[in-house]
Amino acid sequence: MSTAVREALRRMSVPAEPSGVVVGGEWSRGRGTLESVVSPINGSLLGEFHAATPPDVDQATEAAATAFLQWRCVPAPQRGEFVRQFGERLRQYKEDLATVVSWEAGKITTEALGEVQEMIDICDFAVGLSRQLYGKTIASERPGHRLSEYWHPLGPVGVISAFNFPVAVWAWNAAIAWVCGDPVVWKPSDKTPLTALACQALVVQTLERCPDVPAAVSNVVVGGVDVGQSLAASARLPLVSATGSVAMGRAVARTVAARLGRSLLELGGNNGMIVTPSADIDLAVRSITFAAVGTCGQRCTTLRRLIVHESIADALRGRLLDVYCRLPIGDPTKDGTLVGPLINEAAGDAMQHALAAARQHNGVVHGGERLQDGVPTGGVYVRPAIVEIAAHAPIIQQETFAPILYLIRYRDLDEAVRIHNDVPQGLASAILTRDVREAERFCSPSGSDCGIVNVNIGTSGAEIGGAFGGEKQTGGGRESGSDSWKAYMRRVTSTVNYSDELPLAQGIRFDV
Ligand code: UN1
Repeated sequence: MSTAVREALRRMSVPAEPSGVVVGGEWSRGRGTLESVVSPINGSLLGEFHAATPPDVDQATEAAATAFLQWRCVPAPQRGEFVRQFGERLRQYKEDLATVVSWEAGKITTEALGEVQEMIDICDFAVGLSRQLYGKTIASERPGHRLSEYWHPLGPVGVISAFNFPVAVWAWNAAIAWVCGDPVVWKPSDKTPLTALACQALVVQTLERCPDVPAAVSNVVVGGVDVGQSLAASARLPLVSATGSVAMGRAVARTVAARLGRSLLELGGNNGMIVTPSADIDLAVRSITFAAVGTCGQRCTTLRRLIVHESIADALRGRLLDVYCRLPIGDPTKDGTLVGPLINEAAGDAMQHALAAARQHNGVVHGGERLQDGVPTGGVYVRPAIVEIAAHAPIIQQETFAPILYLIRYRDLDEAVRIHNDVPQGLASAILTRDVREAERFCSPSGSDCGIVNVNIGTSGAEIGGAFGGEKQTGGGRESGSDSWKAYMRRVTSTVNYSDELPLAQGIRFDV
């Protein structure tokens, strides 16, 4: 194991013994098999965990359901104080947690730190929110009646998260769920369990400072598909929030829907950007590169389709290729590296399959090769690819979780918007233009059909203050800021009659 990871985990008080189930402050082995955690940086063994099984999930959800009975009655600002304290722990251990994120997910240091910062930001947001869970007063049509709506805690929330944002996406859910009065049962990706255990260790530290908080407000079950399915099936979890592939989301949604639960889905993206003739080309090169190769193309918001006006396509391609061939690729923990490894061999294979499919449809592939020199052995390092391709090539309909940027040319904006929207996914989108009419058109109802619509910035790197999520196969869920909190609460509509009469709505007479 990397000494850096071992030391970071020790400082955060993660027990050295492998566990896979943590219920509040109780660390235990899962009843499943012993699994290894391998670093994408160099294939080194980072740790082990005993996978959770469906009975472990049952135990965790039961504890969460019991904690809920107490937590729902704690005033929201006091729940916010717990989140504030957790945010303090994150500040204190920001570097340590980022180290584990880097080693486990392969992120470059600045992005790993950014991910922990995103957790701190959502905690701050949630603390403020804990005093702003506003309801409404509605004009009643009946004299002597008061009509209002208010929000109550919903119940324990299941969170299923992916390897690529191993901690931030959980924090978006957990911080908001907690102030809303909901305990959380978290199934992290089985590729990144150590970051989850580290987060739980910081929660346990926070619990020690908050003796009135029921420990099972936070629980972790590490495991595979069966663990995710048990969460989805658990009637104790009125809400399951899942981030990951479309296939995973479909399976979760089906199971949750069968018991008429609520699911909040944040699934695949196939994000596009339109670059118009008036775009600032220097800004374009920087924003495209960060969006397309950041996190080695493994963000759900990664830029995958670049739709460029034919008059500037050659010039922009030239500028991008120039940057792409100089990209510092390699050990993500080293200063100056901008592109770290893919998560595993399967991701490397998926990238090569996509490039082969692109070639079959006359795509012209620049880069994309596996690198062996100047990179750590034991990891999957690739040169990000730019693929010039026609808009109708089938491969561009798919999200391949790797740094492949399809470059498609367009003639007029209508065509560009059509190409842009002609994919099954609908997460993030962008237009680069200095023409306000083009920008507004893209943001209008006849423009981008995505949940995130940007002008003169890339598709990735959203702030936590907005609601995050997308349409179509992306699943329709919204997490993080704005009024996403409403998914974590139940709405009560309440009519109070303070008169001596009993007038009926709609003017109905019913005299007895
Ligand atoms: C994800 O990839 O699942 O907007 C989340 C972004 C990040 C979150 C990405 N703030 O790229």
